[in-house]
Amino acid sequence: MSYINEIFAKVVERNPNEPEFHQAVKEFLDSVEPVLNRNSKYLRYGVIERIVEPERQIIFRVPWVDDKGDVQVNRGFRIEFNSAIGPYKGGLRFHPSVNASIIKFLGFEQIFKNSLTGLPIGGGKGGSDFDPKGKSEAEVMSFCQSFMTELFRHIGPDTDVPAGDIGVGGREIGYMYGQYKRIKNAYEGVLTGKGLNWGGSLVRKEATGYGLVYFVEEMLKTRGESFAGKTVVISGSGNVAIYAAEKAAELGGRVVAMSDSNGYILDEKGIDLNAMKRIKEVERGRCKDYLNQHADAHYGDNWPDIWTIPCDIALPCATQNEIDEKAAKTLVSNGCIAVGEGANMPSTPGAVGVFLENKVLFGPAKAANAGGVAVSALEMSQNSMRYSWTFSEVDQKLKEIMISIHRKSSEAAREYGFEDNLVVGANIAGFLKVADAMLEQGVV
Ligand code: NDP
Ligand code: 2IT
Repeated sequence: MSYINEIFAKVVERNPNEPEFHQAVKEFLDSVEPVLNRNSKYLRYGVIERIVEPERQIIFRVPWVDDKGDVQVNRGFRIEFNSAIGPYKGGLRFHPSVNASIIKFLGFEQIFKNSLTGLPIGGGKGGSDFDPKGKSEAEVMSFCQSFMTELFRHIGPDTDVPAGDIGVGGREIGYMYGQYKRIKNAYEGVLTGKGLNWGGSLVRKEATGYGLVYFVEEMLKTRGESFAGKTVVISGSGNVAIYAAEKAAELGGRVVAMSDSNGYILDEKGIDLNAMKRIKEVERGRCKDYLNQHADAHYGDNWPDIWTIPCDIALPCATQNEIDEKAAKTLVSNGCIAVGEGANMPSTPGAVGVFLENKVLFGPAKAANAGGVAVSALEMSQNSMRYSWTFSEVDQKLKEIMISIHRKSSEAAREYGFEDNLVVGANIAGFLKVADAMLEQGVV
């Protein structure tokens, strides 16, 4: 058995029943194999064995009382994966599907994504199987306060700095920050994605979606293309999807479809983003509510069908494994030329294979959606300076970071003989910085 296969077998044995984590590790191992063949030092010092094992895994009880007075118990997680290049950094996901496998896959990919940003942040992820849907404000606050009452002892501005992800936006970050500050009696940059009046950074809300579009723009440029006049399909209608849609439209794209876990909206005229923002950000409603204002739009109640809509550019911005091999083949046969992953691991390995074989420009998540965490790191810098940059200053830095991630990933792919394969390129470029830091810091 090859060395890579041996390590993978051990990961599977040690982390049974964790298919998402295995999937993320497998892709990474396959990508970095050429580096290991060229440089024996990474093998000699056990860098790969160490990097696939989280530095620390915290699983805790989150008890809270609902509006009826009944006790509810959820499970909380924080996986502190790697701190070689900076404090653990990564989001918190609140969704009923959350389990150790999902948090570990997210934390593992976060190591390399954060490295690609060029900023000093390690990798971590957390969350809970709490479902914010259908809960009252009081219930969400009560849950967030209980969650932070345990989490606070494990995090800190120089230790571990969580942020948002699915189900965690400005509201939840606010409730968690309030509780942290109360317990610690310290006003410090322990969370990112904070409100703009109390330590948040301009552009953080927009950053993942904007950054994704900046990245895809770089990919399109390599073929003399741009967003102008292109038909764009975006899955999801949350934080990432909305701001990807906003920037894609600003660059001349026509965003015709968006979705949620109940269904999708197709509006051939181009989605009315103000309406979608109001439904999602203000009313906390569903995609279907869009029909109340645009009765001529089409609503389909099987959301994966969104991938059957013909488009030039597809931006999956909902969740993991939302594009399978069949959906990828449909996208290709409908003429899709570029796919940018706003969500984490939205394409199955089969789907990635289809995109690469068919020379679709493919921006893998850890490169393409790194804009969110990059601006989170800029929020940390601003908190440390006790100073705020303007919107255009942060936006400019974000754009430069996305361009540089595209360049680094392309160069690494070329150097190792995988020209145009940004999956391999992003994994190698992200890995090398962390691996070298681990070597220099000794066996820890
Ligand atoms: P939000 O909670 O704001 O939005 C998530 C969207 O995706 C919603 O429309 C939601 O629909 C849909 N969705 C979530 N889970 C599923 C599912 N199982 N099936 C179908 N639809 C689903 O989250 P974000 O926009 O923040 O995150 C979206 C993706 O982007 C995630 O993969 C996340 O990890 C990734 N990401 C987020 C970053 C950020 O800064 N927020 C940074 C980098 C990546 P519904 O409302 O019906 O649940
Ligand atoms: O997946 C991600 O990169 C995020 N959810 C954002 C993490 C962060 O710390 O801003």
